[in-house]
Amino acid sequence: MNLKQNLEQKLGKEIAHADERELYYALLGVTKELCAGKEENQGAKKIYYISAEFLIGKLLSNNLINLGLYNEVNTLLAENGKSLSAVEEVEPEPSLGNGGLGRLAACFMDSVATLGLNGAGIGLNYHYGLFRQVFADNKQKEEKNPWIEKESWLCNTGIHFPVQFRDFTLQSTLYDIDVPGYESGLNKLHLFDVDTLDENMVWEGISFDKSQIARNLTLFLYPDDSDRAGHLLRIYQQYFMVSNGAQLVLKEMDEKGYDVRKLYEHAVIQINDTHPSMVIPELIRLLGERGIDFDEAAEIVTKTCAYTNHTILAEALEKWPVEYLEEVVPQLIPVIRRLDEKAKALYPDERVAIIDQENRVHMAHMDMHYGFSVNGVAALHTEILKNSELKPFYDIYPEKFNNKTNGITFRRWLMHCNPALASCITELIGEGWKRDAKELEKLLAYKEDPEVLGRMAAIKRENKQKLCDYLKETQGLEISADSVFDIQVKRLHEYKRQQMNALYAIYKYKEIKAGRLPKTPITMIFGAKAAPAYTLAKDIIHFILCLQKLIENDPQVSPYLKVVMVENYNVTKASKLIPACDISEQISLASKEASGTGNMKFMLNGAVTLGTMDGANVEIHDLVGQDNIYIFGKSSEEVIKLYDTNGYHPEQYYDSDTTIEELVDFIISKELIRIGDPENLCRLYKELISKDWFMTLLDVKDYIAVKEKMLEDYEDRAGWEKKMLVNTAKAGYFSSDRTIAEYNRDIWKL
Ligand code: 26V
Repeated sequence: MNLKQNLEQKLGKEIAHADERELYYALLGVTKELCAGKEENQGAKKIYYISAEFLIGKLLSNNLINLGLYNEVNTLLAENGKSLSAVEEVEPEPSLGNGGLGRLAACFMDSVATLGLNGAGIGLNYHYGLFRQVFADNKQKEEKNPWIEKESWLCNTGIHFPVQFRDFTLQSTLYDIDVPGYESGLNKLHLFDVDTLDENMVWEGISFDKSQIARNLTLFLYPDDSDRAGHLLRIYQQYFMVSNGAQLVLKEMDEKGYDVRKLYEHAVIQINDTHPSMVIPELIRLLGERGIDFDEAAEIVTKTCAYTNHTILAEALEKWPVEYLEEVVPQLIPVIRRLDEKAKALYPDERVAIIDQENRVHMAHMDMHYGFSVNGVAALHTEILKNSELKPFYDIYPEKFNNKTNGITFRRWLMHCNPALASCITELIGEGWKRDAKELEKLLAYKEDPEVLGRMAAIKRENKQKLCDYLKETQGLEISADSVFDIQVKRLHEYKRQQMNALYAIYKYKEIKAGRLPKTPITMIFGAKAAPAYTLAKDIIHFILCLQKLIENDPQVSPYLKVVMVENYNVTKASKLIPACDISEQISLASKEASGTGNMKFMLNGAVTLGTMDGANVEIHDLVGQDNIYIFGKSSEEVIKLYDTNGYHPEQYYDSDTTIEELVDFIISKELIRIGDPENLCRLYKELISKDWFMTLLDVKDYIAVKEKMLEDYEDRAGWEKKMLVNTAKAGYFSSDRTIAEYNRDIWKL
């Protein structure tokens, strides 16, 4: 095919005369046609990855990379006075995920296709997805986030399934998005939707009538569940997803002529956290309709399903009241009751019951009894599951437990987001790392090479400048590429401790006020969305935005310190922030962050981690060695013990340490109250001194001390550049190609 001819035919004009919008739609068309012509990955067994979220990000450039066309398109556009990155700006970002869990699913789709594995993703086609965040009056406001246009990556397959609820049946429509592997075959992401959806039912912000299921089902990801109607809607969404998924799996078995009694020989269903757990009783129910008796159906399904746990936070482990399930999907109740009875007959221990004494269904418990594999997402996380959180299950089923440390796709998180570093690496060590990420270790040969270190530092400097330009253009923010870029981007949650980082900003502010100036100015960058009903998370955003204002308006401080919060943090913004980072903030309360994957992306792009011994930080530490990472804070054992013994009392830290007292008091200082809302700031202040459930004050002093040491070390440029190189060189382990190869070797066995 001649790319230029094809493009110009679609455009109806010469490339040079087309605008970015026209070029985007023409390239979308060309890319979709190329995907359509590609061979789908085949095999006698197939992996179905079922997930409420697929945070896929913009697709044009990544698809071009994977199809091997990126350079050709880039050059062709450049020859005609156009730029591919300007075209990228036109593409809307699909809003199908929230955070790490959804982005992991997207990286996994890329790796499954790249490794040539027969696989598919199954999820929902949310029209407004996760809300779009805007800042007004220093607060987060939520807006709908439309991303589906007339021309898009979605292809209507014409496939429909009936999904029965208590009082009505909804007909689904299946939309597919092609997932081309890197220089490999193609897989599909299957997204189910309802034709009856009514986008106009959303009134202001993200409010809508939660009871009109046929009209609202696929409007939003994680609709507000602070009331009963919200809970029911989540169950409607989950059942719609899994019933469609189960029907699709069985349809494909039938088409291939496989015996569904041998389902597990041809299909494996990976359950991504508990949102899709109802696939277990639904499949059993469907097998029952085909005449298979209950016990056999339960056994078939147990051999087919595998569960991944992504959190130990109690509030995120779903437990649905039987009464709610009864109202939405009464047909599952007898199945779940029988599964519960069977489990109780074998294991009477209340702690492993599916239905508890309060008549709630523990979705994770169902997964562990009726799945053949349970995995955590980082070594430490899996150990915590085995030894404390899920210990009663580990005692029963030790053989089911395994670890799969998360990974990221280097196609998006290096080749696409940091092309300059990617080509520098290729020049130094050849192309091999693109297929075998461990080859990045060859970079270690250049650890002492000033020329190479200088090149990498220059690339970092350019990426920082690009980020400055972008933030200036999009948010009117003025920051300097000559400052240290200290970045914390992730969902807003107390356990991730953005509030601790903000206390550091106060510390530095006071230092500067007292005349103790940093050698190099510091830019502290935050990006985070708070769940709309999570009051304290929103208070923390308000606190950070107030600090941003305070410092911006203080000519004594702002030349040395900036705090900026990026609006509507998403995949697109992540790919601009990560390559520009010097200090990667991974400061969760030890034991609480299951893995983290942002930590891996930053490391790969030559940022140095400042973190606790939590999640995959532990593995990063072990890989780079202690000279190339900055660790602080109490260990996970100490933290778990504090919870077990009720041994943490923030007031003790506040009362006995004047530094801590001064930092916390500043939250309600006249300077901040003048800018912000006393209600929000006072609530946060009180929370920190009286409850502080995620133990900010426990680690804040150590955090400040280690961050100060880190900033001092940053001044030794040659020393720092060496740390950057070691981080990139050691990141190969975190390729999602490695993770997926392990899933396949230990769980899927395709
Ligand atoms: C979060 C939310 C927030 C919005 C309301 C509904 C809801 C439901 C569940 C959750 C937590 C889901 C679990 C999760 O996202 N875990 C993350 O998974 C990543 C991939 O394994 C991992 O890197 C992160 O450490 C972990 O927090």
